[in-house]
Amino acid sequence: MLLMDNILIIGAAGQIGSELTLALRKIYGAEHVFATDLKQAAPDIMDGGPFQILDVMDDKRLIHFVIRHKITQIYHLAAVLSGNAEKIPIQAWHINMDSLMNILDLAKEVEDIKKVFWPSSVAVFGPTTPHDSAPQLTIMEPRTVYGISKQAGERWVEYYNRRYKLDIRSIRYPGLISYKTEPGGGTTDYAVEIFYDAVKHGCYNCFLSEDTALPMLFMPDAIKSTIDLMEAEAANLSVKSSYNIGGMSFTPKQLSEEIKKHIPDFNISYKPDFRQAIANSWPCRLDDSIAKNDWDCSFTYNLESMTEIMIQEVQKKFGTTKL
Ligand code: NAD
Ligand code: AKB
Repeated sequence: MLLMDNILIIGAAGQIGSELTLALRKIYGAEHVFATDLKQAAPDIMDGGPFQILDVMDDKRLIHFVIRHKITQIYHLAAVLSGNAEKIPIQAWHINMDSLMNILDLAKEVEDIKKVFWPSSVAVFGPTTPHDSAPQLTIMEPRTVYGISKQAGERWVEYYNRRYKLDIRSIRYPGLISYKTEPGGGTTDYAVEIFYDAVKHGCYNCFLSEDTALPMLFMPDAIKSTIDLMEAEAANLSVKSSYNIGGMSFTPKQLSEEIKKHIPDFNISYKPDFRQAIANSWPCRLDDSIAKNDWDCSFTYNLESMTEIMIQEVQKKFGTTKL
């Protein structure tokens, strides 16, 4: 780890950014981690270290910012997620792709930038991918504009890594479950919403069917994996595009049964909407053997332990201990 690093986080107010910023500030020192977003972030992000409003689409301001603050690492987290992207496909394509190209070009032009992190997603896969344990290398025919942008992004990441000898690292995150910041418009958001509704109302109307299995990961494991990948020896990283990582796989029914162990009267109903087709096109689990082999990727939480913590933390947020 380079203690002199200055880190830029783009999308620091979001579900991942709001937790990754705090984790990186603990490691590198708050003054070395520059949080930025289009919108204001939570007080701990804005008051606990440098924070600035910055639009990643504004390449001129971006380069000034990077040079002025002697940035050496960038985490580019801004994107339009799967559900929202289907409502504005062309705009979402431009935001997801143009922002990535801005970052890749910046990494090529500014010599001080040593490493970049950009997340891909399980959304790069499609209905022709093996549904269970989708391999690292396999058929990828995404059906969503979000998935198409992530797949194209992976190709560009690999191209810049190989052609310009850059060090851009990436993970195909599964759906992420967390309690600090609510998710930003994806298909896996149900697995967070369900906890809020369970604690606040004792019931949840799920937008996916009861038997829709998807790959998921609890945020502490996602943050740890991200930092572990960024700190891994470059020579050990065989994947130049984006790594599959696993985590857990469960259906809304299985999650609701786990919640009932804590809130016995919890009731779930199902009303699938347009996100059902998106979920149906994604694998239910990813094979992460290459990530495990290359950089010791490992996880702590399963459905049981994640559910227990989510319920406790959401209850704390709303001042309820029991319904
Ligand atoms: P999010 O929507 O919660 O946060 C994204 C943040 O980016 C928001 O705070 C938003 O204001 C900001 N942003 C949007 N446009 C911007 C712009 N032009 N300039 C600066 N900031 C801008 O998303 P997230 O869940 O934190 O996801 C972060 C990344 O991880 C995305 O690339 C997403 O595709 C990827 N990912 C997330 C998940 C998940 O389950 N959360 C799973 C797979 C991949
Ligand atoms: C989404 O559902 O869009 C995200 C993702 C899996 O990329 N959570």
